[in-house]
Amino acid sequence: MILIGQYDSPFVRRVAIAMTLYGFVFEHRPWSTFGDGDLIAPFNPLRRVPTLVLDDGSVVIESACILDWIEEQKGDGHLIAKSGPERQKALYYMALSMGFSDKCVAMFYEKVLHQQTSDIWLNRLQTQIAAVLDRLNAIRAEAVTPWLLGQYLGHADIALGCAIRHAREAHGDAIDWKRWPALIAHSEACEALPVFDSISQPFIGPSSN
Ligand SMILES: N[C@@H](CCC(=O)N[C@@H](CS)C(=O)NCC(=O)O)C(=O)O
Repeated sequence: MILIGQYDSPFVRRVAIAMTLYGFVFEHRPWSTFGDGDLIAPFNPLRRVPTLVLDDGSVVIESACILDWIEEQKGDGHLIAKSGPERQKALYYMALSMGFSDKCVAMFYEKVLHQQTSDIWLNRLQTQIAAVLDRLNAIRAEAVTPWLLGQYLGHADIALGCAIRHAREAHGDAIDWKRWPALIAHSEACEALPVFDSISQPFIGPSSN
């Protein structure tokens, strides 16, 4: 099995962390979506990561679809509840976190790939980013358990941890993190874990990402 993509991507990183926690053995190809697009294209015409190539040669794309495949193979309910309200909550938190990452990626591309940026688009992205951080911060602050949904780290925690690290590195001071202390605390708790430490890569940007 081969996981394509660099670990400075929150989408690739959350998949690699989950696969590692479930004990999957996989090769990692840290190909850049821009610099190595021609290598990625035969596996994923969208030239996006994460792209997972299974042992039978079939391909799974989109981090949510890869997690779905992972859960189908090895899911035992410890990274996400198998059904019911706890599962719905986890999926909602994951979607908020990854939606936030989508907006952070869009804002980064807008700033570095366009000679003239669109104020309308950047303002919209900034509004979306601040609003989703408000929501995620409130959710995290309200959790009375060590992690979002209980005593143990789950997919929702991983998604949030990966999203925040990526945003902090990609946008630096452009996001005023003092407004969202529960998210900084969550990020620090995640990054202190050996699995987050071993599956990480400082953010470099589209030349490498
Ligand atoms: N919804 C996708 C988002 C993946 C994504 O945006 N990946 C970025 C790298 S962080 C990428 O491949 N960008 C290149 C492109 O979209 O052309 C997922 O969850 O897998």
